[in-house]
Amino acid sequence: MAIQWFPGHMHKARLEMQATLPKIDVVIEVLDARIPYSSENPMLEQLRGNKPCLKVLAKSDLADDTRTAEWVDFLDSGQSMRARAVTTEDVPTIRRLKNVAARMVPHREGRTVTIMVAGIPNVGKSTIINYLAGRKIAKTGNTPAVTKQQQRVPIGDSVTLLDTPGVLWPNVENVNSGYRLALLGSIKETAMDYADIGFFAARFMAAEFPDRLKERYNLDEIPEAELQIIEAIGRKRGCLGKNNSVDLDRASRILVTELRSGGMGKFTLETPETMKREKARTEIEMAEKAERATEKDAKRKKRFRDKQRASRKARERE
Ligand SMILES: Nc1nc2c(ncn2[C@@H]2O[C@H](COP(=O)(O)OP(=O)(O)OP(=O)(O)O)[C@@H](O)[C@H]2O)c(=O)[nH]1
Ligand SMILES: [Mg+2]
Repeated sequence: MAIQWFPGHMHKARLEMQATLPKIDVVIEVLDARIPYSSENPMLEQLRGNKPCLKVLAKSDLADDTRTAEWVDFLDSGQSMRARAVTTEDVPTIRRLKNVAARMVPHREGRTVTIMVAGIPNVGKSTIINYLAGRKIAKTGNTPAVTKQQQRVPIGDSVTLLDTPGVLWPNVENVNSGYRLALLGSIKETAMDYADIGFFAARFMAAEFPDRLKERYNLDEIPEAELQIIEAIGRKRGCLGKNNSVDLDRASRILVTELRSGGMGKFTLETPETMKREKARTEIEMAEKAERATEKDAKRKKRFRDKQRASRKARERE
């Protein structure tokens, strides 16, 4: 699914981050542990440059533990790039982030360390801020775009945090990343189609966790096609519309909501291998797209020149 959700407030948030970054010592980039690749904002990487970055895989209670460990290992790659997994079910792991970040900038010892907490919408940035501060200071909520502006939060021990609004980037080129971001709740409802995401979720569950799907919706068999899976879920949950046909939107909402909340068990949608494969494919697709655009442009210019030549000749004949 091609995602294009980059409203004005995100554009503004991006500019504000750019303006604040020179005063920041460490960036904590919060990722969703279920999609560490798709929730990594390439725009943020560009803005950050080579500033030290601590990647935090949040909501790890909802992710597959083995895959989370694999991702932390993969991302934690030196003094200026650390990685940790956290969950609100284990508050000490969140509190320790402060020390991990401070150790990344030893030259700041004895002075205040300013940490920007950034990432895509709804990954748990403000929740982490509240646990680090030890009080509810930032607004949180289970929809994207809860935080609307930057907020400075001094938390003692010479550390100041900066909460930031969730930002995506103007064009999510990888189609699968678009689906995953929408499935996990980082895209505003109005910018996505539930039935579309429901089909994606059905395909994923049928391939990876058929037994969970059967058990949750009391299905004897899992139908072949995604449409039939959603219809079967809809029938079991009474999502019927006109002429007894299944309301696909309602049935999809049920599947998506139950998956998102962890009601159907822990899962992770990506591995570092998936990332390498999809990145390579997306690069090829983008190069092909650029080539098609160049060809189209050359043809348009040629048509224009031909037209000009024809009218010049016509004028000469007159
Ligand atoms: N299961 C689970 N849920 C979490 C965890 N951390 C945060 N959440 C939930 O995720 C939702 C989003 O949390 P926020 O802290 O508001 O997310 P945010 O990144 O600040 O979101 P924006 O400000 O909209 O960009 C809330 O409903 C939190 O309760 C976690 O570790 N586990
Ligand atoms: Mg927030």
